[in-house]
Amino acid sequence: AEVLEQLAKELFAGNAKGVAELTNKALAEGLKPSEVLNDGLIKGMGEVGVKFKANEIYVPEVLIAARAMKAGMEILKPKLAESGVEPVAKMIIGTVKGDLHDIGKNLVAMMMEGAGFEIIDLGIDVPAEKFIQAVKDNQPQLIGMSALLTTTMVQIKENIKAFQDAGVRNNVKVLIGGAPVTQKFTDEVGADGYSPDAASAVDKAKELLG
Ligand code: B1M
Repeated sequence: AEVLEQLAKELFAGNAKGVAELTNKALAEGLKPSEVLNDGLIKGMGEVGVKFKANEIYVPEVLIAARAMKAGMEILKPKLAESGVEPVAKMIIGTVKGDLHDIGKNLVAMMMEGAGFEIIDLGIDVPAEKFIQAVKDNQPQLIGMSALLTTTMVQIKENIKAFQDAGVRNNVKVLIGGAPVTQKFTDEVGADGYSPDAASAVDKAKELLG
């Protein structure tokens, strides 16, 4: 539908007001909430991911698009709940203990939400016990951990050990990232996957969930 094409465009452009208006318009035209989500909001966010990966747009544009996504999601969320659309999967995400950087983590969370995942964001400076409690409370398919400091990335290893000791490691896939994180580190600490940026975090998460 034309209104959805426009919606995807406005989302890509980061026009929160336009996105809210077009989301309402699409629903008023009788389109299903799941169509508005998939062919409007998620489509626009997908385009943001492609352009961000190709270095054609940068962090500020992504954050602005994510804000526009939120404006649309606020309208859609209650409708989606009514019509019983299941999220792709549930993911817990947080920045590890001792680390206060959250811009990258927030971007990842937003892109994941944009791709239809339900995100439970535990924030920054998250100790292992808090991740473990959140897994027990929410039964997610994925745990995402972000670390930006060489001094806090070791925390990822400790957390994975703690997940094992708490008996929750086998039920979840562990996705990690942050500037100092590499594939080599990922293999060493026994995480399931790593991604260098927010857009490929979505691809990696989908790959891990098969
Ligand atoms: Co800090 N800081 N910082 N800092 N900071 C860095 C990381 C640093 C590289 C700067 C430098 O010295 N050149 C350096 C780390 C050195 C090191 O350990 N190797 C550093 C330092 C040293 C510090 C302090 C120790 C400084 C001090 O106080 N002496 C201190 C530590 C505080 C703490 O955490 N305990 C500190 C503090 C801060 C601020 C609070 C001032 C601020 C953070 C504000 C905030 O986040 N709300 C800050 C900032 C902004 C930075 C830089 C400038 C930018 C980080 C950023 O947001 N990048 C950074 C230097 C730099 O990177 N140029 C620096 C943009 C963001 C989109 O990228 O976070 O890499 P990034 O996320 C990417 C990917 O990594 C990936 O996707 C994201 C999007 O593409 N990704 C994931 C991230 N998490 C992922 C998770 C995934 C998958 C992918 O799966 C779950």
